[in-house]
Amino acid sequence: MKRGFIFDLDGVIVDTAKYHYLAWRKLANELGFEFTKEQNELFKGVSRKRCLEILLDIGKVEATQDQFDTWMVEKNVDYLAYIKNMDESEILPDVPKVLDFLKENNIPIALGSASKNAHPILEKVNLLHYFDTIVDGNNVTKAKPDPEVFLLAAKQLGVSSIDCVVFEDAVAGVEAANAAKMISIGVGDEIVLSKAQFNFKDFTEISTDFIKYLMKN
Ligand code: B16
Ligand code: MG
Repeated sequence: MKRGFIFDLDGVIVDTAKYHYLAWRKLANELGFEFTKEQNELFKGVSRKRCLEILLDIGKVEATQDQFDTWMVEKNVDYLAYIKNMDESEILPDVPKVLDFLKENNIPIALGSASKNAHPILEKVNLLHYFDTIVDGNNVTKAKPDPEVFLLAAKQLGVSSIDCVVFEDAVAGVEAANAAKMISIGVGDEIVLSKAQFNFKDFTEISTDFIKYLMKN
């Protein structure tokens, strides 16, 4: 049996949610309404297109297809400006500890993210070299909770889906991992992520003994 480990990006490896929030809030304000941090919770793990649909629902704004496409681009241009100066200091605590341990044990590692900006973000925070494959919003047609992103990651790692472990911070991501019949690890609020098989507040709570246990069981 060979295990594969799959990591979500936003909320697991780095906290890009705060930058997504700033860019969505700027667009909402331009369209004449407020967008709160609480509302931003609905956007975690959700594709850019779906986020804009939800945002327009919140603001009760009707859009033509042209406007919709323009706002998608505008949000991303602003988001890219916010993440421009990201560096290693933005890696969430103890993530490198787990990645190093997996590498030392020759365990294949994948990224499974909804973001179309995953590659440049991993480059900026200098973690790209850990990943044997990256599956992100550019490679899938169905968004989480559909398991496509994780099934494709398993395939590219050459590991059976039932032998994969997924770290996720979003409900839709945990559901996608469960639908793929993978071992789901919720990183964040255990009540919100109650469908995960294991729950941790963050990676400081995840010991190398637990990773070893996942590698063998
Ligand atoms: P982009 P993840 C997700 O990342 C974010 O959680 C979500 O808020 C965002 O809308 C989505 O990526 C798409 O991101 O606009 O960069 O393509 O958690 O799946 O790593
Ligand atoms: Mg996430």
